[in-house]
Amino acid sequence: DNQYNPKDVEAKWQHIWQEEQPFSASVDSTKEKYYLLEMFPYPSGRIHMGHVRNYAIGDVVARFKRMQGFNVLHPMGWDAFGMPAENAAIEHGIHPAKWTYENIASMRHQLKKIGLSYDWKREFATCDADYYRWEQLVFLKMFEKGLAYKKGSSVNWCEDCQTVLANEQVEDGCCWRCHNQVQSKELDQWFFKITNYADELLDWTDKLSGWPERVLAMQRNWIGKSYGCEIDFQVAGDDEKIKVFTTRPDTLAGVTFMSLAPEHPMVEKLVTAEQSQAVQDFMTTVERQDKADRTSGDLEKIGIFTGSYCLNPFNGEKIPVFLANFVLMGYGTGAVMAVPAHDQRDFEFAKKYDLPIRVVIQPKDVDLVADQLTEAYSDPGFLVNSDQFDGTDNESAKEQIAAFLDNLGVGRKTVNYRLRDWGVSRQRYWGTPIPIIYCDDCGAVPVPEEDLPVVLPTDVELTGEGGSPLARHQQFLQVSCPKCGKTARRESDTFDTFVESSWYFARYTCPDYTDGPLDKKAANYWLPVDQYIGGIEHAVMHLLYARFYTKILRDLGLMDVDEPFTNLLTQGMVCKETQRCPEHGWLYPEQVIDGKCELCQQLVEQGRTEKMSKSKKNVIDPNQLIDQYGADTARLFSLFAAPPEKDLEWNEQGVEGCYRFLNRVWRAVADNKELITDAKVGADISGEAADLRRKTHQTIKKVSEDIDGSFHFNTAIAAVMELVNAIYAFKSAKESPGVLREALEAVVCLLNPFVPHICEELWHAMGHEEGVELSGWPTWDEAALVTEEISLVVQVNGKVRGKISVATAAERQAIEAEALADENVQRFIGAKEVCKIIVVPGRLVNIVVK
Ligand code: ANZ
Ligand code: ZN
Repeated sequence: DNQYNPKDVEAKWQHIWQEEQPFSASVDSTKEKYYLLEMFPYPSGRIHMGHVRNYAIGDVVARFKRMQGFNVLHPMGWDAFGMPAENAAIEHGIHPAKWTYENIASMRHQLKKIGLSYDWKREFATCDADYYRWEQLVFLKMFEKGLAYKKGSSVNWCEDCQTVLANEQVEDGCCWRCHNQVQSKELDQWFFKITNYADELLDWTDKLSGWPERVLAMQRNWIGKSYGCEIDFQVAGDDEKIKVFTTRPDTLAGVTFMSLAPEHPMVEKLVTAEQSQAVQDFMTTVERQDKADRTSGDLEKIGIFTGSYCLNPFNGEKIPVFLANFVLMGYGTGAVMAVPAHDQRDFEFAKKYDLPIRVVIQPKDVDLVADQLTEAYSDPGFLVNSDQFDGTDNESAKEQIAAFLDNLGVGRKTVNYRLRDWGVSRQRYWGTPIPIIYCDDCGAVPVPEEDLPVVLPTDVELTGEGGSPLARHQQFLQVSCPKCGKTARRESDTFDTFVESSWYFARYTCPDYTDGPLDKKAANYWLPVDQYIGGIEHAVMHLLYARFYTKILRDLGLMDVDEPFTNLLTQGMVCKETQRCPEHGWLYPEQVIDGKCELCQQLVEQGRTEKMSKSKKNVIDPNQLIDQYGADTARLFSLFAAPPEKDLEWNEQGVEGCYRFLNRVWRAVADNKELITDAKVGADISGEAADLRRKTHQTIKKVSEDIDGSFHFNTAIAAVMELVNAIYAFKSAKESPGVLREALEAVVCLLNPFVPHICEELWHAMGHEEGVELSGWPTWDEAALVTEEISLVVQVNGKVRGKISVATAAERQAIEAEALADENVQRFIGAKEVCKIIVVPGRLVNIVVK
């Protein structure tokens, strides 16, 4: 029967792919490799439209590259550790392992219904002991090299999640997961020495030309390298010095006070008896403030005088030492030489506490008056009030003053980074156990390699009370010291789950390797990932950690790759309109009847188009979509409705349009099947057939160029739609079945990366034995692109006045227009009226004027 039935077609091909594993890849040094990867999902239980879009984009590239003859690696797995599993356990009494593996099973099933060309043999979940054992081993190697170390530190603490958060996991002072206010807490934590790699991570951002500039800028900013000076300020009447970090040594003569972080170790020493109570009150206020807020520009700048003074090394001036909420201990030295005339924060602070302001930089030929400043002057200029440096431009003055201080032994050039070491300890259960044993005599002792993995015990009870159940699990905790044999205690913290996602892409190259974390040969063959695809929300954390980890694996000798991802595509979100009742909040579309809320009959507000989310009640369930239209339509819509990096707006008509298009493609093949059997493109083709052939080759060229490296999937699909229109309009099918066949084959091949089920089916229907995926990507014939042209003589009132060149197949209208447009012809027509145009096909055009 000739009906397009996506259910049958898709089930058939999915079954074949399952049985025959045509997408499984293996190292083959005779072939050029292509590693395509989409960020792996967290097994929350359900596939959402964002997943469908992400994976459909990736699948286009994977199938396209495979058709081009590349040896393509396209794996899939699960980022399976993390908090939601524990929360589900607490809420519903399901063990995190059970919850996770059940979710994986159901999501795998859903993914298979989308027809993605994964090498399923490589699938793993990061909570498999076979995966995390190697992570534990890498940790031991890092520990050996001092790249993993422990230190007490004040950490971001989320009371709700009962966990430490990395700086990157704090958004506007709130937990990135639960959005509760983050507090600070002092704990002993494991750290990875990412700061050792700050320069390499930064330098490579200039070489990652396949990454979006926006992401690179975010990473550079996160690393935050700044060149400056460390300067010693002597405490008045004391031997102690306060070191400051400044990027503006040129402003040294303009320092009128000092601002210390409230956490600065010298605070206790500096606070005088008279100021002690006031300082204590101030401390209480600051402790309640969030660290992220303290550095943001908006928070009110507050401070307190310590009672002490220090001396400006430039001119010996005595300046008061303040504590200020906007100075953090974690950056520079935790002390700032305040220059209110030239730094906005210092300016606001000076105004508030009535501290002196002294201009030391001003633009050429302008006198800045301190009293009249309404904001700090932070632009370049020339030095004033700076003794021997007066008149120097401030860029040179930076160098000169740095040298001057260096000479005196009170200052030195330094480089400072915003990047901090990566705190990886989490007081959570559902994560990779950190393989360390604490012994009273031997300290932190690594678990011997042969004892790995330290398996996460499953017999735990999750109650939701504070702390990790591992910290209460006696059997897990009690071990003997591997060094001295005495009773010792196991580390009960687990790794930040970003550790697992920092190297999964490398393990995909050798998921079954049992002799180490990586099979070097496989890793070197497949890595780096040629194309990585995922959300912009991972611009800093995941993508920076993965880059760092790649360098760690390289430096441990496990592989020879510098950077993990050659090209990065950050896809946009899937959005849909929202609807809101003034009384009942967000509504599902089916709760809105004739524009009114079904609960209260009030008029519903059309909300904005927003990212699909359960809370906004604007999600579309991919399962329903696939049930109704088939996976190919779901894929086609996700790829056609917007370019990958842009947000995609959900639109029911768009989905139906895609479905109708696939039906048209189906019928075009079905209706012509007999006619085109064994048909070949003839030797000389002309007229309509030549036009269709040209269209076919133009389309092949356009689609090839639109997919390769530029991801213009929407315009590629639009081009195929045009070709399909041309096929429907083709009237010489009987005379030129070969040209029709060529056009139909092109349609099927070109669409295959987007809608593979229907294409495989149609390809076989056209009589091919081999699958379309193996048939190779079509190439275009340059010769077929050329429009054949002939020249025609143009007469005006029977006299030859010009010559034009038109397509052989040009229609009468086009020929007339071309003839009238000729310059010389126009001159002879002049102001006269054109009465008649005679076209003698293939010979001449005569324009009759009077
Ligand atoms: C004097 C000065 C004068 C500064 C001036 C700036 C402008 P970046 O570029 O981000 O590295 N600073 C140093 N440590 C700080 C801390 N722990 N908390 C808050 N602010 C701190 O910023 C370096 C500048 O930030 C330093 O240069 C210092 O202020 C301030 F016209 O020193 B500056
Ligand atoms: Zn011991």
